[in-house]
Amino acid sequence: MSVVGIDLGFLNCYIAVARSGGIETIANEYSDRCTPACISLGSRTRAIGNAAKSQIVTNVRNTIHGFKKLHGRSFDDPIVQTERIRLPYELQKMPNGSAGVKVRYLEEERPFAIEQVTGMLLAKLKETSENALKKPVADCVISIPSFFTDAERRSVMAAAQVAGLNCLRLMNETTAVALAYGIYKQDLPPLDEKPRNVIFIDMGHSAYQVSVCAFNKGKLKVLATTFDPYLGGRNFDEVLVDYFCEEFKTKYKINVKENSRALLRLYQECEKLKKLMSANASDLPLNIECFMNDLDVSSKMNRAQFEQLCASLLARVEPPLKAVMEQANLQREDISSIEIVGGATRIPAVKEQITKFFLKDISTTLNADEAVARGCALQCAILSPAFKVREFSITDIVPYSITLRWKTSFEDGTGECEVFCKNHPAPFSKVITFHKKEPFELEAFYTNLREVPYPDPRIGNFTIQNVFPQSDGDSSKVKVKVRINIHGIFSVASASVIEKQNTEGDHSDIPMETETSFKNESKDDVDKMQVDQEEGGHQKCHAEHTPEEEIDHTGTKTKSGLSEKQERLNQNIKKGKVKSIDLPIQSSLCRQLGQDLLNSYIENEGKMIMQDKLEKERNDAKNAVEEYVYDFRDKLGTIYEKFITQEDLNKLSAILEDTENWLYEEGEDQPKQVYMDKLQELKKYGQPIQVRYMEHEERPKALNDLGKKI
Ligand code: ATP
Ligand code: K
Ligand code: MG
Repeated sequence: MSVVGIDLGFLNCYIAVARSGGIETIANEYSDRCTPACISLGSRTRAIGNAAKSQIVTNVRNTIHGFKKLHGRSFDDPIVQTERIRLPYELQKMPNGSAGVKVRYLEEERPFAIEQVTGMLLAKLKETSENALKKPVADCVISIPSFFTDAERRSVMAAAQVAGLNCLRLMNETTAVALAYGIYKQDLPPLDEKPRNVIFIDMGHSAYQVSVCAFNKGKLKVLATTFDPYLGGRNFDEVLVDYFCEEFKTKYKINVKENSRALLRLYQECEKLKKLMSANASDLPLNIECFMNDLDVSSKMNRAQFEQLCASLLARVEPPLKAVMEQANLQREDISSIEIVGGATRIPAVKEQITKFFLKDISTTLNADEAVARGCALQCAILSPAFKVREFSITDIVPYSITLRWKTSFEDGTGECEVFCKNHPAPFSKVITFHKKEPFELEAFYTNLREVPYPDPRIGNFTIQNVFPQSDGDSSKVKVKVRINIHGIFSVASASVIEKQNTEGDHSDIPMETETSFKNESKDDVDKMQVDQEEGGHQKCHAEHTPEEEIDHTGTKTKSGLSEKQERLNQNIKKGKVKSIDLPIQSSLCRQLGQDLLNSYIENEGKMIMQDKLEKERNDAKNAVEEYVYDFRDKLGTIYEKFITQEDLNKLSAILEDTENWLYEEGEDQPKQVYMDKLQELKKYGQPIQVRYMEHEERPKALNDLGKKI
């Protein structure tokens, strides 16, 4: 079993793995610990990561980057349309309405779904970890922003499947950081003492996330999380780009925004300049040669100027900080430490905003680039039975409140119930009781769409099937279990009906304990809710804070692990007085990728990997011919000279020259076998000379050895 954590960044990806020595961030084939989230499609092959990044400016329209925000969204989504304006490659509406990309690959216009794009990137990261661990990798934990909605989360899960990864948990980025912070801390307060509250702040390239966590020995609990999903390093780059575009308009009479290549170069230079300004407050130059229309451009900027230009961005640092404190109901003095990660927190003015708010120095003890990946790897190690780590329990939270809605048996009547409030602990399950005579549908949606950075409140529809009245005509008691799973994804997980058994007219014997008849097999906490059918057709539901629930929470269990009442009910079930029957649920999730499509993406990724592999082998075969030509020619002029006649030398030199010319012309683009045959042919000439040379070299040595023996 592999233990791998992946920070799937908007710009930069990191991989951490567990090895015998502990958790380690690993480097890719370029000895780089950071793999750019970038894919370049070519006429024969794909480049992913570092090799793709170097093609952003040369293969403008077929190099995909900046796609993290396209997950789980339809093409018409306003966010997608806003991103689209910034992207130098084309987006396309996929047949199912979702956002995809359109690029040229293998000499053809090809659409790729976002799950395929991220799938390619993840497959590359998988390969990198396989090279480091020297064994196949499947199990992993992948990071996602805490503000991702269900549709976005499901889309990333699908991408992991495309890459052949088995994602054990989608982990919120700031929670991963919190785990990386907490697990090694030896001095956390004991369980019965006041927890240590720590703020975690991550500002990456595309987003800004804040969370506050409570730590006790062996335990972390996220109390609240806030975010600005549209504030990150790229916004600061954009400010610089806009500034220089304006300046160059008057200074050089050029419109940079009309030239995508020039614009991309300007972005790259502005990012560099931004980073330099973090370390240096004085005037810094910006010089780009042959920028546009053969013009060299130059300008300068200093930190004070930059901060002035970014004033409106900097003003957005505080609100999520304020909100997180309010939501967790904490005061500044309750906070022990403020930990920051993510590249954009290196901007001095961003740090100042944070310090100014907390009136406290911020701590930069965590590795700002690698903490997310390390946290994910730690979580993977905890989940993996093959790896021993110290026990550490993680309670995350629900980012947006979720409501269920259903039709009542009365005309046009609907019932509604908020099943998870914002900042509710997760993973978590709740059991809701309905009184129904027929199958019914539950519609799940985000309660307050204004809180959610997503245009559609719907999560999905769930039909509870096979519901019938009881034999005496009464409504059946239907227990529905809703849950937020380990990935932070909502579902109606299961449903069951409690059927009264006809035991000699002894109906009154149906015990009240049926309420607890729901068997809780999951390790999640379980809450119980009751949906009552009121007179007049209104239905409402409320959480039932029964003693059983408290028992579940404190974990006071009987020997069998069930609460006493549950046990008594199970006894009744065994005695045949009541019977619990599982009901099938038909789920229809919004923006869910169909299994057929997913399978075709998986198959296609396999084909592309094969194509890349074949292309690499073909290239290697070609390079082998070229190398042999150069090597042979070199040896002919030096060490082989004595072992060949002048006539043969001339003949061979001509052959080598012909081959070299062939490689540049007809032989430029041939199948692998042609190169292999060519190499064999050359070796036919080369080998006899090689043998003569080796024999000559070995002879004195052999004689020498013989001499020693005598
Ligand atoms: P996201 O978290 O939004 O998915 P990411 O994880 O890919 O994005 P990071 O790698 O955390 O992002 O940060 C990248 C950003 O940090 C870029 O905008 C980069 O320019 C910026 N950055 C990195 N170093 C510095 C620095 N020294 N000064 C200012 N900005 C920096
Ligand atoms: K990152
Ligand atoms: Mg990040």
